[in-house]
Amino acid sequence: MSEALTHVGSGKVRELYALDADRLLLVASDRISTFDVVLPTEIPDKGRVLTGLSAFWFARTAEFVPNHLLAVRDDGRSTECRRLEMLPIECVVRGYLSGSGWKDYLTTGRVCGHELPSGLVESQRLPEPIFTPATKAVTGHDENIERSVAVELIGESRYDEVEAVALALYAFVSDQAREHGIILADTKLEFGLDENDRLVLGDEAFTPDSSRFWPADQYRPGGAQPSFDKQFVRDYCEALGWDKTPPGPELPDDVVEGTRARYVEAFETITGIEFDAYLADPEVVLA
Ligand code: Q0Z
Repeated sequence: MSEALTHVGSGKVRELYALDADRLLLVASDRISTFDVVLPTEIPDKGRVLTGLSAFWFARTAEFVPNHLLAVRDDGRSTECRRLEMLPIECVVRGYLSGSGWKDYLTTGRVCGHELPSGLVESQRLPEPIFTPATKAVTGHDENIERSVAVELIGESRYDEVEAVALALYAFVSDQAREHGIILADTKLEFGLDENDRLVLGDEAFTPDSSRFWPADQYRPGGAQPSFDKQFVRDYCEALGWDKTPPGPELPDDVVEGTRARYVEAFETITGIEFDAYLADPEVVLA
């Protein structure tokens, strides 16, 4: 049977629909982006891997903070969620110096107002994880902001709460990932408020699209690290000499298959659950 749902939002690789006044349906497609461009070729099951990982972590972190997850559908790529009033900041935690954190450090010696030791190299582990909020850009890139700017947006007590919760979540998940040979370099979390103004974790959490996962056995500080999931795609695009403006190139079968295998490997390594078991019954990640 088909149900006509109201489409309420599009991300680069996900879609959001209204189920009713209180519930949303979040659908993860198999689309992949690299260098900020969505490619014309899909990676089969990528959306299921991300949905399964996110649900796995929602189930295991509910003791730290409630989350929006209500149900994972049988298709493995759609989740029913509580509709929240989302906070207008991205909540990023960084345990390692990479991406925009590394860029800001090179320019200023600081990241979001956190004064860091001098002489750090790219991808180096930080003395301790830092909370580095960013604005939500509608188009273009999120912009890192200092505490004072984020406090103007959400208030001081809410800021202190999301910072503490985000750091606790990062500590819990990064410890577990490290035990499975994966470094969680950084992660982006999105929080909202429920009808009682209580803080709730929303969106996706601890997926390769919202986090940097690095294979620990290949970790070499002093430069950019290979990505657990997208490295074949990046290497292929670099070798082509594509100028990284749309449209992106189509991917050959071996790059698609290698990348799918990396996503499935990430799922199985992190969760300890066989991906086939997830396909047979997506609720296995909630146990
Ligand atoms: C998430 C996004 C996507 C486009 C809004 N539980 C929630 N309550 C209210 N709003 C959201 C959520 Cl998750 C919400 N986004 C991000 C996701 C497509 C935009 F799949 N926007």
